[in-house]
Amino acid sequence: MWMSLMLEAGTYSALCFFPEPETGMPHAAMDMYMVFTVEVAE
Ligand SMILES: [Cu+2]
Repeated sequence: MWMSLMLEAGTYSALCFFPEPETGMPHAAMDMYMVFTVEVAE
């Protein structure tokens, strides 16, 4: 999936809460997350 966002500079996290079909466990609990930084382009 792709999405466009307008974000202020800073540190964010992206998490997937889609449940794993076999266990119902959210993907974020299976390491499907990422911390990322947005910087202002100069
Ligand atoms: Cu996922």
